[in-house]
Amino acid sequence: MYLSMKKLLLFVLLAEALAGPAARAQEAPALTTFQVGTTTVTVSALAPNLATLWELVWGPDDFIWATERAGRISRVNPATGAVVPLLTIADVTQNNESGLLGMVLHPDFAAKPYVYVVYNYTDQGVLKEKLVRFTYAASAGTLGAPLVLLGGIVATTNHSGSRLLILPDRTLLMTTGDALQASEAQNRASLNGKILRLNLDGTVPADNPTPGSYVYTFGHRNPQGLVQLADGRLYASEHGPSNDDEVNKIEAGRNYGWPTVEGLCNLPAEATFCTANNVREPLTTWTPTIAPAGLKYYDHPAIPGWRGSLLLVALGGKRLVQLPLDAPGTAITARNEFLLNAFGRLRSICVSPQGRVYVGTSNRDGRGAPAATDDRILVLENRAYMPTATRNAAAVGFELFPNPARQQASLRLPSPGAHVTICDLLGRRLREQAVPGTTAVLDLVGLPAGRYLVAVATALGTATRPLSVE
Ligand SMILES: [Ca+2]
Ligand SMILES: [Ca+2]
Repeated sequence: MYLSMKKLLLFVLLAEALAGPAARAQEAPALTTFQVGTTTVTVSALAPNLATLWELVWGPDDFIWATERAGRISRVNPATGAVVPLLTIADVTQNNESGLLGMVLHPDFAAKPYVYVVYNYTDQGVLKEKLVRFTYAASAGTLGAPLVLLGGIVATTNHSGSRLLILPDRTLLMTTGDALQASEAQNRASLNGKILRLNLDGTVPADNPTPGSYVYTFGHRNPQGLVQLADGRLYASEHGPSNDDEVNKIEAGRNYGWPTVEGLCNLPAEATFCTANNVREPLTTWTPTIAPAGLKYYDHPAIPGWRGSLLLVALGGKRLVQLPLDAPGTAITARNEFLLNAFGRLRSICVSPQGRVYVGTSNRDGRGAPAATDDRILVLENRAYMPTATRNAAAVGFELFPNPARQQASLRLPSPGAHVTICDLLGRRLREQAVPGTTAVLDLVGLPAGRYLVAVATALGTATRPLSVE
């Protein structure tokens, strides 16, 4: 097909504008770059002047939901960095490692706008820990109606665990630390040193490993990273003592060894205990320790060299570690380190549907040397990534109708899950929305009549389609 020069130029401009840096005049300045294979990853700062970020969650509203340890929960606009505070929890006790910690959002958030958090509080002078559900009111921009799902958990100022994860069966996993009482990790009647599994109303799931018990796995010291892959495999990171930090593959009912076993079952006494108790050895260990925290899985084409890997951030070790998994997920095949000593202590991590990685610093937690703008959310992205790349467009066929459209248009996808962007002909991103299912309605109200581009990004690639608005 013959394209006139003018049309060809317009096409190139549109492709660049949709994809790229040139169109995003507001893009934050690069703080540094690093290579992942042939990919250049650019690091910028999104939201400065926060304090001890503990959790980052990519929300269904395409905002980053964040906890700060002193008790504040906020939504952060990933385009502007604007921090929208939702709630500062009044009864949080922040002391040493304790405070407001992990958070997770209900997977069916539109129908069930629940936000689950773990925090330390003081009960009659004694520090405890609890899991609390809040309800989000989008119109008011508030979180309220706290409901304690599990309270009175033994705590000290250290080793509070607290990473949360909701599984596809709508049960919740919660890591707990040993609260400096190491032997409790092997006491299956105690909630400490465990990964717990609860129903979302706080009751014990009928199919937990031990009937009537929240305990899903035991023998943990202080696990503070937890992730599940799409195929169901679970992994956790865990702080060791002065040796043997761990990444573990989590299997229901298993004993992870602490405090009798540190890291691998490599000492004679450990080997005896491991055989007798069917201890699950870690996939990898660190001595000296790096203080591993947030753990996510990366499988996006934006940074090809990270696909199929766990990404782990470390506090004392001040780095991000890529842990490629073998095909069955039973072995870590390498440990590739990034950002070493570049931004201080790194505690939390999330990945956007566009393949950007967001990392929360923790330099104001009492153990760091904060920079002037700490704490902050770092953005790690491949700015050369062309989401409009045609190579996979055929895999992302979608229907858009009517076209031309007024007020709204309907979108139909071949498979669930996409991120949809409407751009004008200058490449300005006017509307963005996540599409969890296979259909969506695009709101066109307020868009002047004219030509636009609709870009649909999925794990397979991105396709674009012109849209006329009348
Ligand atoms: Ca262990
Ligand atoms: Ca050992």
